[in-house]
Amino acid sequence: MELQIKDFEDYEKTYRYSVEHPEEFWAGIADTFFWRKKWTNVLNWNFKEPNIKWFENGKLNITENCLDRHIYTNGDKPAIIWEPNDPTESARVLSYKQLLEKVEQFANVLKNNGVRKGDRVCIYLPMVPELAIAVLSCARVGAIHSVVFGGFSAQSIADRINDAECSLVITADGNYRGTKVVELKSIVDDALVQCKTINKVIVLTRARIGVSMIKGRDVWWEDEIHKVESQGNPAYPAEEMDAEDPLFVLYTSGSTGKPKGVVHTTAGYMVYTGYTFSNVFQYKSDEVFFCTADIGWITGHSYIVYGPLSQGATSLMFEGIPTWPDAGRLWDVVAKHKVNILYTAPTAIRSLMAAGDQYIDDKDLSTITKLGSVGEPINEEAWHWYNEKVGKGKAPIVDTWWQTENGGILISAIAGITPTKPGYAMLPLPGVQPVLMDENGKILEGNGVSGNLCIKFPWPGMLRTTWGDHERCRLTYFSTYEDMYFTGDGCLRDEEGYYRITGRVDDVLNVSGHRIGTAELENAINMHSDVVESAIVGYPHPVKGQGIYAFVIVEDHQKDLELTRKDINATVVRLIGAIARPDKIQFVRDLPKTRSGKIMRRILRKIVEGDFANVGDTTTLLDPSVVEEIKEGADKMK
Ligand code: 6R9
Repeated sequence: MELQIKDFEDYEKTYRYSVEHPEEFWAGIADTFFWRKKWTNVLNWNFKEPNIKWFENGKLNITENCLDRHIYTNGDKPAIIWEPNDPTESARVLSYKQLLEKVEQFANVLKNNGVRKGDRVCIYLPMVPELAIAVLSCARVGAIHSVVFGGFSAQSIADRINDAECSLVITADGNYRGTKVVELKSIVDDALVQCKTINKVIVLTRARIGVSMIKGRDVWWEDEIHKVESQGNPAYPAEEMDAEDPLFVLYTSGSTGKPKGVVHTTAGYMVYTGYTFSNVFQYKSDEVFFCTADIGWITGHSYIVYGPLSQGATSLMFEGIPTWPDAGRLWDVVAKHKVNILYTAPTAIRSLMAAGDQYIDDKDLSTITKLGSVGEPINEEAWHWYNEKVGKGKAPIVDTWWQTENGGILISAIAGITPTKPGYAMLPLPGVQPVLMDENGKILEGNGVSGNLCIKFPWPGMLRTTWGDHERCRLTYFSTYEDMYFTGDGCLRDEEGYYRITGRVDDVLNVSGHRIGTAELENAINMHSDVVESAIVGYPHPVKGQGIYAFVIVEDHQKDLELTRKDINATVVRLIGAIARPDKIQFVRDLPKTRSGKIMRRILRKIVEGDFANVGDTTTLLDPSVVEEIKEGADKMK
């Protein structure tokens, strides 16, 4: 089967075939990959338990698909182009051949440091090629990687390490971000005080800052590579994995409790990311693909590492930030590396748009032919700016909707093949069966309807479980509606049948494209000794999409509240990370609660949106007068 869809008619035909004959459809896609042994059964599933198995008894290693198989045909093609934080530092290019060599080398390092198939390895690295190498090396030896975004705190790392019982951490001395250096190793040291399962730490030199190396536990990446070199650089044949062996765990926030470890397995994830990458972006063989996400998030896993590499593409990795040394940096990177496909987030587009057109107008963006958006709804203004200023009106924009749990893109236009419309994710990819549900759990048929977005049939890239707690997986995703995967998103299907994602319908915020669980954030704020209780809601933010608004009850109102505000921020940064720092903190005497003690977030949401008129009925509240007080306070916060 051909992977890429040719035209709209082909899309319709393929879509129909994928619904009527899903197993044949997916077997055809899977056939384009390299298997040590083919599957005996394409799909075995139920959404009750849930129990989802794709390509049962198939044997493979994803790195043979991402690396080895390209060596014979295209070994010298750039696999990874790396652009450093500092524009005066040289870029690096790794061909497929070189990348494979490095992965085999580091796989040997992992083996020498006791890593075995099935072990969990935590990766906390900057956006340097070694991050991709570390990820792929884990996959090569069959270890399960758990990448933690470099912006997370020591506490967050410790929670993730302990949950997955990781045995080894890979980190770096420091991480450059614009003019700042983040001391990654020191953060890891703080985390490890709480972790009993870690017996080795491999430290890459990046920022050349002083670090404390603990004897017997900490080793340098470079020293370990030298050891492998002195052993004569032995090859590292890929470990044979079962189709359903876990490939990685990635933690993501939900509406309750601590982040969940979303588990993706080998074959399904590989097939799905390769298929979606190739199709959505209509990747052609010499194109340079630039996804601006961090590999610490699912977008980076799927569309910097696995998707592009399984398709033999050239993937550009950028260490820095789009606004340093100035707001023209992203465009400089595009021009310098002749990027053809740019895949970024609305929050980045909005911040570059706000910086002013003088940063983009004189840049050479002539190589761009396709654009992508991901992570949050894109507003029309940003869409048009992206279209006109970046794509010069000639590059189709694919607004790709999907989630950590999905592995890859589910609803999106296919570049140049299916229609686009500002703010719309448009149509499901072949193989994806979305449905909209009303509040009574009934399927909304036809067009011109909105409801809660569910998927009624499995796709290979979907999560299989949440690490160590299958029941939590069932409860979170498969119990709201019978026999459905529930996304947590609201969605409109317009008169023409096009999908528009309207945002989360649960207590999850989307701040600069990052998922923040309100419960998790409230728990962090409540840890502060002066705080009695707190409630978090999102509010419309011009750049971040949503900003974080915290209502906080403190013990002593006579205290210096400015200081308390700073202390609360510091507490959040310490417990979660800077991405969860509240934009606004309003101190309140009480929160609007029902008689049973439930916080009425709906009321708080209306207040922070400034929509005082639609606060609704407050008579059922325990103390209706708090609403007036909060409104007054909110007015002063503006
Ligand atoms: C890939 C990723 C998932 C949540 C998702 C939704 C929002 C993602 C979107 C979008 C509107 C898009 N989201 N893409 N909303 N349009 N194109 O971002 O995964 O970090 O797990 O976030 O992001 O609300 O539920 P993740």
